Amino acid sequence: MVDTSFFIVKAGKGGDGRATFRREKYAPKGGPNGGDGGNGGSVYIVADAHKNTLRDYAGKTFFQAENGEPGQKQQKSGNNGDDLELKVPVGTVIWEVTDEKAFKAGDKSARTLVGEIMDADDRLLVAKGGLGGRGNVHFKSSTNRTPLEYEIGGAPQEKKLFLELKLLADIGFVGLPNAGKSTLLSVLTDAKPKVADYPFTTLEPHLGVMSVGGDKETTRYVVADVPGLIEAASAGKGLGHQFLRHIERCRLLVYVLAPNETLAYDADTPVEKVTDSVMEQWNTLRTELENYNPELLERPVVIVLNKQDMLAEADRQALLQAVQAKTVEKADIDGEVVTTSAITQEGIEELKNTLHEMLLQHPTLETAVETAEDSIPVYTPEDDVGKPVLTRKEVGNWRKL
Ligand SMILES: Nc1nc2c(ncn2[C@@H]2O[C@H](COP(=O)(O)OP(=O)(O)OP(=O)(O)O)[C@@H](O)[C@H]2O)c(=O)[nH]1
Ligand SMILES: [Mg+2]
Repeated sequence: MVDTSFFIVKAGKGGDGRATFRREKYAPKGGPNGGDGGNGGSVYIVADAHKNTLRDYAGKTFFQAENGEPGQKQQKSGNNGDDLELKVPVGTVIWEVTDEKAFKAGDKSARTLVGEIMDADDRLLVAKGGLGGRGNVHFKSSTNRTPLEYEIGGAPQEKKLFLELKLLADIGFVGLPNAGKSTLLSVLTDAKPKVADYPFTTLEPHLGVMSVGGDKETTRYVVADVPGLIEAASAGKGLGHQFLRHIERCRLLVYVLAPNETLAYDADTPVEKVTDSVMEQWNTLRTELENYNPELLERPVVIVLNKQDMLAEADRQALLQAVQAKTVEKADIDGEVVTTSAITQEGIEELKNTLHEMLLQHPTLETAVETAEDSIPVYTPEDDVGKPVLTRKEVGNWRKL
């Protein structure tokens, strides 16, 4: 999945104004008539509801809007340059890279937030075109009847941009490979992800829509399934951390934990051992999330103890209570523990209801994330950028025009 991109955008230069004079048989300098230059086109980033990756930008390095055309004789203005619209999926965050070298070396202070595309009709100005220069007709006065002045079109803005797509989902699944995340997604939502009994079946994030409530009052939530995480994912193990950006905007995180199969199928295994293996998964996931973004640990959670069909009834109860005691009842974790079997669909209705209730209790994202969530920052390119510059033409030069 292409979910980041780095490229340069350049707006169009403003067209130059012109210094020309009316030519009449007996009046070679028959008064100024140089037209204005057209404005340079600007570059915008706009939402496209039909896109869900940044694939279009893979391998691209430079985008430029059209220049404004120069003014012409007989007070004719040059044409404006066309704006350039770059279409991106909803959920794209746009950064300006201020120091490319430092940024590529991982320094997050080397970028500043330009804005986010959060709605289907969002449109963000990222590089402002230069204004067209005025022609000499504007500089005529009682003392200056043959003005040689005109303006040079304004310079265009140029920016280095880093785009980052963060899927917009209410609920994000995290879990070790094979825990049953994709199977749960397939029973909770309309999605049909690939499920298999080997690790890293899911190679990129998937979204599904979960409907709760009856026909009359259906609430729909978007659920994101991200590839399995393993210990040291932060150091690049497994598929690494790269997909965690897609859960950064989730209001609720679902930790999918499953008893280790070899332990579970051995009837002699004491339930404490099963509990330990489940808690080990929880700890691994918490560490990896913390390494990625410590704020993720403050999100409300639902802990799903999946694959309960592998356990005896008594063990299920013991496991549930032990996990509750070690997580939601203890630390400052806001959450619930639910037991399920995605295969037999036991506990799925209860899980749906718990998710619904937790989301009702947490209608908005509570922790501040690095990107501004509430409003799209309005980006105002520096005011003097793009302004035309007055120049005085050398005498005689105009004749050549
Ligand atoms: N017995 C049992 N097996 C399950 C259950 N849920 C999932 N599985 C099986 O576990 C295996 C892994 O399931 P997936 O849904 O692909 O697991 P995942 O967490 O998405 O795995 P990755 O995509 O690799 O991270 C599959 O063989 C599933 O059939 C369950 O509740 N009980
Ligand atoms: Mg999967």
